[in-house]
Amino acid sequence: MWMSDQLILHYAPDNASLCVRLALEELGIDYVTALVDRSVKAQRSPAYLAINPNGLIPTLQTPQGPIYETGAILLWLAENTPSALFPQISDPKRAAALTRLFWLSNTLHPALRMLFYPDFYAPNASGELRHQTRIRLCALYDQMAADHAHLVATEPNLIACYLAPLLRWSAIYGGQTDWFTLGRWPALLQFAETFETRPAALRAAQAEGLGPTAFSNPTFPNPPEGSAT
Ligand SMILES: N[C@@H](CCC(=O)N[C@@H](CS)C(=O)NCC(=O)O)C(=O)O
Repeated sequence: MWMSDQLILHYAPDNASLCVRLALEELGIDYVTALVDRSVKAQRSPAYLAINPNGLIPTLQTPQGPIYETGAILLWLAENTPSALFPQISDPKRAAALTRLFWLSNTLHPALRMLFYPDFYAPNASGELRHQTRIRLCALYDQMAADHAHLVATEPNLIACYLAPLLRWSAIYGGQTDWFTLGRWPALLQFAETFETRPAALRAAQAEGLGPTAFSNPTFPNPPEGSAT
């Protein structure tokens, strides 16, 4: 269906591009990757800014042009491939799925960005921002665990491709990580343990050096190329 040179994922290991790689692997479609070398801030290079003016990873180049914003890329992939990753427009499950996808991209993911990049948001109060953000994230994960009917890891699922990396990063990035113990949310732990056994997740973990328990009990990546930060 897709020629391999039609979809180019601009990625760095263990970055938000991981969500897109997981979806591409679930879809089983052809794509190629282009490393964005964070060690030299390649995400701020003129060539990269030309396709993503935010200077953020990921960007997916498509026959319709470059797409950025993880949620937008994921939805585009689900809608432009014959897949069951996300409910189609006529499916009664779509409303709830859209709510969850946008919650991940507009609420949970930006909260994590405040934990990972506090100086960007509060250069003079980064410690306080991190402290408050950890409290807020616990409440968000409480909410997500309570709504566990949507935590589907036993079949291809766009929400899972977005959520699993967010859980992973919560456990290892953003300074002190003892606030986050996945076992506090048994539904999330079970989700992560199931998700990381999926062939798509195993291939993505292999490609980015994420280790054997990449989502339920992650460690820092050891990628074959590039760097996570
Ligand atoms: N809203 C963006 C956020 C992407 C994002 O946070 N990317 C991070 C990596 S996980 C990044 O590019 N960081 C490099 C930087 O800030 O210079 C999206 O959903 O794509």
